[in-house]
Amino acid sequence: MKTLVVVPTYDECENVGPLLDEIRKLGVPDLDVLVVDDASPDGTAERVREYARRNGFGDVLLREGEKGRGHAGREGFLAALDRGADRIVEMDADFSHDPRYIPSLLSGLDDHDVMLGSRFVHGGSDTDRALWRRWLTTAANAYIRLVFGIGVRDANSGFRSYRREALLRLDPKSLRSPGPAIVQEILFRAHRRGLRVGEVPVVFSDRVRGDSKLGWWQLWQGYVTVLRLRARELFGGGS
Ligand SMILES: Nc1nc2c(ncn2[C@@H]2O[C@H](COP(=O)(O)OP(=O)(O)OP(=O)(O)O)[C@@H](O)[C@H]2O)c(=O)[nH]1
Ligand SMILES: [Mg+2]
Repeated sequence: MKTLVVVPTYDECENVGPLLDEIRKLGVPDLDVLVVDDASPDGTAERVREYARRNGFGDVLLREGEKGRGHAGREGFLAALDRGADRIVEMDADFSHDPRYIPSLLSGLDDHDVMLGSRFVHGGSDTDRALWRRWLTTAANAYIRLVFGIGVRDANSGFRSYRREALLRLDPKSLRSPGPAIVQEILFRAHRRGLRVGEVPVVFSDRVRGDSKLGWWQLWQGYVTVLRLRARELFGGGS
């Protein structure tokens, strides 16, 4: 069974090498990593190519055109389907998503279509983070659950796994979010299309190397996207 881990990156040259190392050392059979890079000026893509040359592990998809976490996620999903992946994992490059949870995200797919790495189920946490970030995440979660009418504990988690058939049903090509709100857009679709969504506990840590790309504008866009998706459902346009 072929597994592909999709990692969108922008200026993560300090993180990608160690990340590829840790994922490789998990020893999951027939697993590879696809880094989806938006031509990062810090040379992230070149770092991945070098790593792949030396270790025969990892690959990079270099994007051109409009940058964005959402655009990169969508292209990564399409590439994963194109490459025949049976299971797809998506995760950040900054070690907030610890690779050691990949095996449990994958085994959860035995009886689910989509698995979320969750900070808010028993055994998960985000206590390493600044208080204001934790508060923001809690508020965003409450808002998303209310507007979408869903019960998942960690609606904002971008650490996820998908069965191939589930990803096909999510129809990544038609996802619209240019930025990080793609995470909510997918969850909304997964719920409305009746996919079985499960959660496994993860401990989330703040990034140590490199800078966050998440600004107030993206956060705001996330809130607007959630409302827009629900409004489109209520007043026409589908999910
Ligand atoms: N390809 C691509 N990747 C991006 C872009 N913006 C962010 N990323 C990647 O998406 C992942 C999440 O971005 P972060 O900047 O860590 O944002 P975040 O995790 O939501 O916010 P923090 O908690 O502050 O780190 C990282 O792997 C980034 O490198 C982008 O425009 N294009
Ligand atoms: Mg991050």
